Amino acid sequence: MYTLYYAPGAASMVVHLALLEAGAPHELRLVDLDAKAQRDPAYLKLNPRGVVPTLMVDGQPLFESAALLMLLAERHPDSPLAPPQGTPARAAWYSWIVYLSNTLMSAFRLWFYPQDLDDTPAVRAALQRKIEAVWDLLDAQLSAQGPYLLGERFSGADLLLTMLMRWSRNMPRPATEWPALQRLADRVRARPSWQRLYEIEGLREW
Ligand SMILES: N[C@@H](CCC(=O)N[C@@H](CS)C(=O)NCC(=O)O)C(=O)O
Repeated sequence: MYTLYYAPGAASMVVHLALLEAGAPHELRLVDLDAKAQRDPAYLKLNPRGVVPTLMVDGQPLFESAALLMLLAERHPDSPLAPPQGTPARAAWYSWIVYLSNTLMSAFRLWFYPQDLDDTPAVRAALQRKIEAVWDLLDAQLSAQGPYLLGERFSGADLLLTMLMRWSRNMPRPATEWPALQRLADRVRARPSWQRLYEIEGLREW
């Protein structure tokens, strides 16, 4: 039994989706970010950075959504989360997950938490350019070798990408303006795991 500390639509979303895709028994603990519950001393003991997600695995608190996705794929090898260990597709899968986490996730963190940097129009424009350059690259990849990041095969990397696309929905150019990305999102959003998560987390907006 896993325990996921989450907030609706936050970085915990990909971990929640992975648990649903794997059919893994889990319980959810809501962390109310508006009420600053992530700064609560009891929560900080689990996650000293004061962010979601945290996933309890065999009594151990673990963090970083991309790492949790990789861990769940390892622990649930029969799930659709990742191709089999030792295959070329699995090697590509690691690359995509770390790329998404390193580039998009870190840029989005600064986009949503401008207090971490100087919040000037120039900084904001630079972040927007950085995020849009990633959409360019991913759209070209999916157009040439899609429809998923691993070609014909869906994987947890597509869950991570679609969550990150969702975060761009209120940006000047949302990711869905890139056609191959839009097609990928349509496929992922049609999955039962995505629809179930929306019900459980009470999400409405794309
Ligand atoms: N790289 C981290 C990002 C975690 C993160 O920044 N979570 C945000 C929500 S998406 C959070 O908890 N923010 C609350 C805060 O910083 O106070 C991950 O993927 O787990």
